[in-house]
Amino acid sequence: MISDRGWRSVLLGACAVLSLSCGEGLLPEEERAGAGIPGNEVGTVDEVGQALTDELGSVLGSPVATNNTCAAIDEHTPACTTQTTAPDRSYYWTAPSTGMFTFTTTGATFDTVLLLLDASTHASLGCNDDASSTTFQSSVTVNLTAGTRVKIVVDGYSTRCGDFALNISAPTFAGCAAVKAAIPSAPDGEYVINPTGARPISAYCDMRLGVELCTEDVGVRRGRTREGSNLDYVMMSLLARTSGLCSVWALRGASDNRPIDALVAAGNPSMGTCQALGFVSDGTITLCDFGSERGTCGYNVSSGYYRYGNGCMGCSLNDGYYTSYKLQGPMRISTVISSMDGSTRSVCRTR
Ligand SMILES: [Ca+2]
Ligand SMILES: [Ca+2]
Repeated sequence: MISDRGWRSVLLGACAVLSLSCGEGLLPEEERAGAGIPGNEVGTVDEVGQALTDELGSVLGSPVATNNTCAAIDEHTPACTTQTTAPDRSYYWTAPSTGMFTFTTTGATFDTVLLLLDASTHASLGCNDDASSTTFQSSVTVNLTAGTRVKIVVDGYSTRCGDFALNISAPTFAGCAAVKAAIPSAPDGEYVINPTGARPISAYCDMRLGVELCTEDVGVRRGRTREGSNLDYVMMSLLARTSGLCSVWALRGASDNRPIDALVAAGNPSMGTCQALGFVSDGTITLCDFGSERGTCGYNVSSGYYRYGNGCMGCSLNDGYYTSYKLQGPMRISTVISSMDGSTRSVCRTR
């Protein structure tokens, strides 16, 4: 059996000799390398080899693997193409971080189909026949959580088989708006962005708005509450990439620059603070959510910046646990759960 390195040499050598079959230019399908070669010989050594799906770890690169599908068995039938009985080869790979990943067969010498499965459930995560109208090679981009194990299947159109390269990259975008523009169905989550073009950073994106709610760089972030009040808010935030925890402070309404008292006015006492802001779940802020009942207590518009909670420690006023809204003290003196100066912060989860 030829190793991946050996196949790479073969592939590169073939490219050097048969430049047309390895470039981006297209050949008629019937003239493509490997076209029409049946690869379903059951019970061969290659089938045994194929059953032991190659392990790629968490490597990124172009390529991460090279091989040939012609001697493999037809183990998978991708749903994104029709009537394929082409042989296929599979690889296991684990997402090294949370974010977008692109898998391609750029460099393959035949008409490929790429299928991405959840390694545990075998649910399809993505499938592609032709990456564009100008290539028969395939590309799948998905958003994965760190540690997610996937099975990558390199298959062929119809009965096509041949040499292929499997490439895995982590594309970066300028920001969440660019992610949303490129992939309109992209869900809320952590993405790698590169707003300066110089240093990729992790960001938690609110994909309803296409904005960063939290990044590895401290900054002013703007969002819109989701619990029903649809209020524009402003905050400062900072994302800890390794833990997926976003610290939040100086949270206030965008219209009046005050604590989002309008949330209280909207009368939705069941609101969970972090989820209402667009985050996945509460971190430590659950000790200080927006209370458990309606009432007249809370923000005092005549006396400045106040926050609310029903179980806050270290507050200058009404310290302790409560079952109703309690005035916690002016934000400006930094003794509430989220101070204006960031000396006290709330924490929301981004995964
Ligand atoms: Ca197949
Ligand atoms: Ca194709």
